[in-house]
Amino acid sequence: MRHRTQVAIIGAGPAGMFLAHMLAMEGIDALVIERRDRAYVEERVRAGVLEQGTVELMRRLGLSDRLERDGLVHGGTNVVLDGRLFRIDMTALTGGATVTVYGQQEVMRDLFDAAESRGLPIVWNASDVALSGLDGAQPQVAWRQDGVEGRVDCDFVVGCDGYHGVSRAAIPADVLRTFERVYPFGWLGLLADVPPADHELIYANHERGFALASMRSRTRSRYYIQCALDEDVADWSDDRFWDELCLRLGDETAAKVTRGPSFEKSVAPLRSFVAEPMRWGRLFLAGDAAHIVPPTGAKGMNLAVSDVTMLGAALTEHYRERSDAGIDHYSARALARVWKAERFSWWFTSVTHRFPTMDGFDRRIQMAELDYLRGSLAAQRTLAENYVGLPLEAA
Ligand code: RFL
Ligand code: PHB
Repeated sequence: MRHRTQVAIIGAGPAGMFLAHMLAMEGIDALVIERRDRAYVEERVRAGVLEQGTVELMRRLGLSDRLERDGLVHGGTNVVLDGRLFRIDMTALTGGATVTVYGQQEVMRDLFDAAESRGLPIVWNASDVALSGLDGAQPQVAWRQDGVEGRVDCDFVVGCDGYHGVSRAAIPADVLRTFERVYPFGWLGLLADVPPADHELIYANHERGFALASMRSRTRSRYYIQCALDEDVADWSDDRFWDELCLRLGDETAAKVTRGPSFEKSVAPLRSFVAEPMRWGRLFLAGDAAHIVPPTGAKGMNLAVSDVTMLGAALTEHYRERSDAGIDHYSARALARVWKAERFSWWFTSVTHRFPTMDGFDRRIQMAELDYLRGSLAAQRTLAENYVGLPLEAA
């Protein structure tokens, strides 16, 4: 095992792997250290919608062959309020922007295949990962793999190890500040090999709760319904799921839903979370290690990508131009964008879900908000510019 690298990356999720490819392209030496194996990381069913910036990064890194072929480009999205559907023309409202439906599983496959052919080093099945020396000049990362100890000295450590990782905990408690909202519901998701109800996504607010019609391809549908946090998947037969979904989507959309046997069903909790700062000494945090959004705005993976886009540029500046301006500003720059995505995801969740504490006033405010969205191009434009992804820097 190698004993020295320039950048040690903890975690081989989207944040870690995009960063590894960016650094490799700049000739910066990096080692990725991952707790699980490739199949585990690649098979997790998660994100489905890529912002334009994420698509552009995949192109820049030479990872977009399958994306160009199989990705579904969407110029609009749809909202249903108590059965009535309206469309938001995102492309028209943003001067040409789109999003692309291409599953996180496909993104990971592209990242791992290219890592293999480009010879990017990844340590799989690394347990007991421990960071040290982060406030000095020469940090170290240690781990165990198949009972054997590994260790690497490096210039920087990047914590891309997700919400449950070890990196964030390495920041001293008197430095780290965290901000959190836990929502009193979850999403029950289903995958089935049936054609999607529509060629675009449909977000529905129904008095029984939220529902979302999404997809992975022209032949694979991804549907979600809001559920209780302690919902037991075993209580949800496919028939029960389809019935509840169709009820919430309303007659017009339900008529276009093709039912079929599911091959995946799971419950995900919803949370908003931000840790500040995103840098301490020679440790940087990126992606879910630093922040979580509820999935309603499809921002999670895209935020991981915007973090590492900024960090990759900052590390390149450090090695190429011997300037630390980028790494010194990373935390503030990243957090400015993170908080706007937090705001959007929180807002979109708030106006589309049923909250247990809601009274008649809250419900009518929610309906007024979506009715306003239906009737106002200004409101639609606000949604559209957030949905397709804000620029890396505020204008
Ligand atoms: P990840 O993907 O959690 O990867 C972290 C990696 O670190 C490893 N790890 C460790 N490695 C070494 N040592 C340790 N101690 C370690 N601890 C953990 C883990 O094994 C893992 O491989 O974080 P990253 O890279 O920051 O990426 C974040 C995204 O995966 C996440 O934000 C998205 O999946 C969120 N998300 C969505 N994002 C979107 O942009 N668009 C969407 O449409 C979207 N839909 C979703 C979502 C997430 C969902 N769930 C299940 C949470 C829909 C759902 C239902
Ligand atoms: C998905 O397809 O998994 C998906 C799409 C849009 C969201 C969240 C999840 O807002």
